Amino acid sequence: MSWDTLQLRPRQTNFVSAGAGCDRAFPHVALFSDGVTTEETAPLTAEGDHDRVDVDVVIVGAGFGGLYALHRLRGLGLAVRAFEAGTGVGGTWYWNRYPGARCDVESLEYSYSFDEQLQQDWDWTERYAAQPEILAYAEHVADRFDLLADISFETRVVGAAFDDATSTWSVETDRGERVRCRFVVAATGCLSTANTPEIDGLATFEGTVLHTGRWPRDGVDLAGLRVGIIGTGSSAVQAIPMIAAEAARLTVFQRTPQYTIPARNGPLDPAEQADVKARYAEFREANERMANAFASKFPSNRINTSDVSQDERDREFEVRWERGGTPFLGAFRDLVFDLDANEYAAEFVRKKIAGIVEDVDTATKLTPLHPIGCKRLVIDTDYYATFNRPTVDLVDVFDDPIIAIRPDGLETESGLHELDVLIFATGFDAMTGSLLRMNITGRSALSLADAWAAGPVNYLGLAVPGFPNLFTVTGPGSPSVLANMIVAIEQHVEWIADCLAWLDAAGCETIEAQSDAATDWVAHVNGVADQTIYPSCNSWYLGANVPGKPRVFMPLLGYPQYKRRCDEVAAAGYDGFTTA
Ligand code: NA7
Repeated sequence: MSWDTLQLRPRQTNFVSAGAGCDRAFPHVALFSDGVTTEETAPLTAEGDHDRVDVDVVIVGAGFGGLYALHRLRGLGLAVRAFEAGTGVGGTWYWNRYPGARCDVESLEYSYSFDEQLQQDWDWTERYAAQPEILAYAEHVADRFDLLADISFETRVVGAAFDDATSTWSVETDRGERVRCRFVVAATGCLSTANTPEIDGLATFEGTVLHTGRWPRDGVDLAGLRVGIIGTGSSAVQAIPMIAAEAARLTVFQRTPQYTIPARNGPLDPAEQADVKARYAEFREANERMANAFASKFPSNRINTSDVSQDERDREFEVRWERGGTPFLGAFRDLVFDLDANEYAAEFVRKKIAGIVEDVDTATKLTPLHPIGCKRLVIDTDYYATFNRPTVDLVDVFDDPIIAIRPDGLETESGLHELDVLIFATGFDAMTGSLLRMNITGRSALSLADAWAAGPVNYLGLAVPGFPNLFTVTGPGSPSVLANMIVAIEQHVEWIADCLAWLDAAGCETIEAQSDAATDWVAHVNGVADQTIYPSCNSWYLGANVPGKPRVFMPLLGYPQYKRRCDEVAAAGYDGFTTA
């Protein structure tokens, strides 16, 4: 098995498509340049006793997905309004301000491609951009394309209800506003709803409690303090070396050890940046052909681990370890498909840990045993070496479980760890959390929470049966977090924009995913994952980090195949959707 042989199963179902069109007209809203909203009174059809809509589209979220959706859909002449809970744009990069927060995709790739001048004008300073630089980029994009006027900040969407009679959505905010629209685009992000485990006594803690995913805007001074951090995922791995350098004492509460590959971050070579800019379109295309839509400059090897000797395997792992970054997992084509092959890469990293961490007991605790890459592979700067600092302690809460939080610290079975600050680096209710907490109801008042009680059911990761005219940007069932997120976002937004243009041209009011298409799609997403090592451990890809969450593999592996399928669906008049 390899990326080349990952196949999408052909759909078994019939579909109903608008084909020649639905022959309806719908009231359009146009925004004049002075910001006054008005309605073009397009004629209503005989059966259409439609309420007027306030805008054509409501977008939820002003991260990279929401910003591009706003720009693109406004470009179609649609009236669009976006709501954002934060005080500014940036989504993930707005909220995750913890020390060391940085992207794990290189900055020349983790950026929009839709505007040539934008990608020429913006200069990145580091190989992997840090949070402040990415946030500044998002703010620049918002200014550059004049997006701010159509975004309501500090406004959370708390309800969205589809009205069968009028085929419109009513979107409700926490400010008490209701907006009626034709379409809702949920650009709510995959990692937006912070996961804070319920631990007895949290409310009694007299120190400061923080979550990496909700870090205070003005930063936190940790100098001289005793800090505890729960979790060793990507956020913690980035934050721990930074916090250790600042705090008087740092105690890391680890449940599962982490494989991490050196990022080898540093200043971006101006010659490399100039070279990429000289051929940006070609560079983007090469990345889009990669399974994860990034890192074409470090392509995966096409040989299997069994094709070479142990020495040759280790040489290749060493080259990739030195080069840094997640392309380490591309050392051999079978690493993510075959557990025995995967073990070679895992063992290589385990030996590195043993070589870096001086205290044998600490090194043993830090050594992961699950397949490498099964939980998201992390990249770091000095993570393992940080445990050589005399001021850093490691508590393995698998063997020494957390009992409770006390006013002065965190108690595990072995005793109390006194703390001034407790940081939750415990991740997110990933992929579905933000969608489910919005109180979305579709046809016949069906709630999304009920529709997804056994796990997310949707088609292409874009649309949910029973919820017409609702689109999810990088929703579960799409490559999303297993791809370069910005590539995935652009692909989704462009697909949605083309779809709305098609509906308009065809005179259709609604588009809705068919149930059988969605059922097939979920089986397909899980079928693809089952061909890999991904389901073999507990990860947030499976919802395993949130107690009670259904165990369903949510992201789809294989960006190029996925994009092709989306294009085919559209070319076939939205195969698997019902339009009316
Ligand atoms: P992750 O990757 O979900 O990591 C969360 C960490 O918190 C992980 O080590 C968990 O251990 C740990 N955790 C979660 N709940 C608990 C409890 N109850 N007790 C102890 N430890 C716990 O989140 P991140 O924010 O680090 O990264 C998310 C993504 O953001 C990342 O992959 C990048 O894409 C960016 P576990 O492994 O579940 O045993």
